[in-house]
Amino acid sequence: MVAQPIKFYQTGSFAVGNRLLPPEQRSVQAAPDRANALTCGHRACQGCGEALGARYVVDAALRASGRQLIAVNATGCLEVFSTPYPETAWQLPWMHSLFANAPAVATGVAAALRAQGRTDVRVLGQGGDGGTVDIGFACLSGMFERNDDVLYVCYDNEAYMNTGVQRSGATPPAARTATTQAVGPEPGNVFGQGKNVPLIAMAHEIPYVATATVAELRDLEAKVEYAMSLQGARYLHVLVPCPLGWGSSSADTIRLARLAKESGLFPVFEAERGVITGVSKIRRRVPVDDYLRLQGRYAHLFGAEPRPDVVARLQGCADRNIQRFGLLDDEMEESGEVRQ
Ligand SMILES: Cc1ncc(C[n+]2csc(CCOP(=O)(O)OP(=O)(O)O)c2C)c(N)n1
Ligand code: SF4
Ligand SMILES: [Mg+2]
Repeated sequence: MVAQPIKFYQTGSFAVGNRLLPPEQRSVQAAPDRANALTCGHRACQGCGEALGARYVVDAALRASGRQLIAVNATGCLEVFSTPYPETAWQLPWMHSLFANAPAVATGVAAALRAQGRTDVRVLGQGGDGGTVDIGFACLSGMFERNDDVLYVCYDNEAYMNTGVQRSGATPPAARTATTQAVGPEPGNVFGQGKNVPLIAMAHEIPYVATATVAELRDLEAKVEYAMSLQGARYLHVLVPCPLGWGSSSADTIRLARLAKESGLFPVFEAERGVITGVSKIRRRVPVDDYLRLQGRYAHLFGAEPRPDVVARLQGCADRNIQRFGLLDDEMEESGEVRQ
């Protein structure tokens, strides 16, 4: 019989395709003994990318650490929807820090473990983009500088969702939030502000920095697994669409995460000690329109008074990422292929 290679789509889903793979290659979520660390009973919105991302990350980190893991969680949606007092949806030792200090609390946990000689127990810090790139940033930078043995994960939904969708330093240009209204000549969030924390993390030359999305489960799990094999400060920045804040359909969460990557707006890459070591190439390039039109936060760009000039500026941001991170393979670059 002629051998049939397993196609990507047969292994991309954890429901069916993983059964075609040898056990060691199956995703964590496909394993019957997965930890189910974020279990039923939480109150996240339907289609919440953050709940999905956290589930992938924490289960993968638990497996990689032999279930010897302590999580520290900044204030934000993930903390609020998972732990309405006196209940918890977490199936691991889990601590709620303040909004601003999750990296510092994680550092303290790691230091306490070190003092006790407990090298077997690992530490995971996690928070939203507001808690990470804005209010918790000083603590995060300190954690990087000291090279504390913590994997810190930022679940980036591009605004302060828990308190009603206010702009953060990770909110993209032109997006409407409660504090960046779609009014005036430059509606929504302004261009040229905010910050790119994966690049800032790289500048600290820590052992590992990576970005990922909830659209690529295997990539996300592999990055967590690799990060857990290293010691010192590690940073993972995961794009997690938020139907409530983005004004998108709950059914479009994975699609939006994929379009963010395939348009070039969200570059997916890995870096070690300040040097980029891997880039997830765009498989099928799409114009930014495909991504923007699915979201109410960009509706002002396509309404009664459309703003093609603003869309063109956003396309410029995507093009710059594509150039800067080398997101196209050579063939696609030569043909200039973009699906219209
Ligand atoms: C010092 C302080 N300021 C403000 C708040 C109120 N607060 C709680 S969660 C939150 C927003 C969280 O945003 P983000 O970190 O992006 O997480 P998300 O809810 O979007 O997942 C704010 C402003 C707080 N708890 N503590
Ligand atoms: S507001 Fe957004 S981040 Fe918060 S639970 Fe709902 S979908 Fe998730
Ligand atoms: Mg947020």
